[in-house]
Amino acid sequence: MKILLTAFEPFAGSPVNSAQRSVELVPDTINGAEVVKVLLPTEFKRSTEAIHKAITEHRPDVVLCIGQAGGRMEIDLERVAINIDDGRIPDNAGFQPQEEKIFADGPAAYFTTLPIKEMTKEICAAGFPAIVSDSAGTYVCNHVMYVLLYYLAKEFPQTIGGFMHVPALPEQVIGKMPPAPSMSKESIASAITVALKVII
Ligand code: PCA
Repeated sequence: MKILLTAFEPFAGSPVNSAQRSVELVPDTINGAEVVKVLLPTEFKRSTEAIHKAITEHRPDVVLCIGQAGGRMEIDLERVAINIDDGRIPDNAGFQPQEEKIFADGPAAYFTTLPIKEMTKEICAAGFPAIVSDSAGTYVCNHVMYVLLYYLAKEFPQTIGGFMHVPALPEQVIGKMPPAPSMSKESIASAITVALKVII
């Protein structure tokens, strides 16, 4: 089995991205499954090509995309991606779409094809707080989840995929007022590994 595990480049002026730092710590082989890691640009347009290229190149059985969600205090297994780009801030290319459809010929939404309830349960059982989330936002993370599920539905129907949001790292929130939640990269990496074991 081959798993494509993606993370994002730092964005919004932060020198690091918690998803990137955590994915680096996930083993390259889990229970015999190969884990291929790809870093995506935090850009609406280039991330679309990057995710398609990664799937075409690696032909994975499973795609799990990881993104940082500052302000969230737990691991979030995303249930749904919606067909809209609406940037609260510009992306890393300076592009800030407002209420734009991602694909004119796409449905309003796609549901994840990963077993998120079971993944959530096992992550919690391993000692890390996790929930099913019903919104991945309208920024680059929702965009990538939507684009991923669109391509899987249209071109790679054998592959399952979905999205996980993770909290910021402690170093990203130190001194913040009001205080903001965080989780260590080791804990996030362990939670991702547990989630992948459920899928495998
Ligand atoms: N988080 C952003 C985009 C990149 C990332 O790591 C988001 O939640 O949309």
